[in-house]
Amino acid sequence: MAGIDYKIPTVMTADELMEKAFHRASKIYKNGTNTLDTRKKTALAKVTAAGDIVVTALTGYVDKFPRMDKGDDFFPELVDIVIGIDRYKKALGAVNWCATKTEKLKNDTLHNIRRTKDPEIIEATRRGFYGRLNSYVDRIADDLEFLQDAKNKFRKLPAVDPNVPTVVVAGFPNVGKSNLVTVMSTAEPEIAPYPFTTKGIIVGHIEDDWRKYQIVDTPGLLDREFEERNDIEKQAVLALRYLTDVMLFVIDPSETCGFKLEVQEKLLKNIQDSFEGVDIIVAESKSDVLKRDNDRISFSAQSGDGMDVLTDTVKEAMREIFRRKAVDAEVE
Ligand SMILES: Nc1nc2c(ncn2[C@@H]2O[C@H](COP(=O)(O)OP(=O)(O)OP(=O)(O)O)[C@@H](O)[C@H]2O)c(=O)[nH]1
Ligand SMILES: [Mg+2]
Repeated sequence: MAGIDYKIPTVMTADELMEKAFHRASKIYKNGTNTLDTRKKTALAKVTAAGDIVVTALTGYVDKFPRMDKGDDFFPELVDIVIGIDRYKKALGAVNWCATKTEKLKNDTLHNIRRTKDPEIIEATRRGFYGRLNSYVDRIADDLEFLQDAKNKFRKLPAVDPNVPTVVVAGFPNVGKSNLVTVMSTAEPEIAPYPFTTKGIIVGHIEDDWRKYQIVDTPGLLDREFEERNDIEKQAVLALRYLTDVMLFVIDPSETCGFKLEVQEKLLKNIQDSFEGVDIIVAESKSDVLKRDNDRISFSAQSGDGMDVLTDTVKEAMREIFRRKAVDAEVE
């Protein structure tokens, strides 16, 4: 599965970073031609090492953390809910600031040490550098912690590929969604973490000649009315909205799921309203138990009844999406 595999480094805390820099510097000793030269060379090497360790670590973070801008799309929406894009950008900005300041401080300090012939001033300049370096890094302590936390959150974002045309399956609990996703998928569906459900979301793939689609089961996400949700859940549903090219809404007319047909129809209506503009295929499950005579596709993932028609209908709707995405890609 083409998931997100950001190669994000572990972020040191401010204390760890300073410890590393000072520890490395403390081990350095350079031999000079005389006492003054020895002191000078040693001080220059210490300042260079400590400064470089900080700059290298910080610029590494700035380079390796993904660029994120707010936007009407699945990942930005999700990252904004889970991490907070404004705060994230501020943290990267602060880290960049610290790297720049440190580099300049290092160069100024080296310059000052080179200029002097007074061993006292060499020592004082080096100590002054350590102090200011420490205070710069200290000022971004919160930002470093925030980034380490963000790194952990990035890793837990769902491994669904927003560029692959996607069918999202919705409906009340127990209507047979997971069973359907398993039967329709060409391989065993994988469970991808999703920050808003303990079960994660289940992602399968449908192969259609050379085309490939994702089919996503959404336990606990699209089984309640939009208004019943808290704000975070509402945003989570909105993020899902960006991922959804076609929705497959499953109704269990046998009511063996434990929910009356009436409330299932009401949820369908609600989903139709909140997913306006999305092609919604409504299908009735468990036809081995109860098969109604209406316009909807009736199927049983258990007996296989109606699965051909349902699969063909889904593929046809997805091909249309595929064509549209291909045209969009050409226009861009
Ligand atoms: N008779 C019959 N039972 C089915 C069929 N599909 C699923 N079930 C049963 O319905 C129950 C729920 O099936 P799931 O596929 O887990 O339903 P779900 O919609 O994914 O449920 P949640 O993940 O809890 O939302 C299970 O006991 C299944 O055995 C079917 O085609 N026929
Ligand atoms: Mg399920």
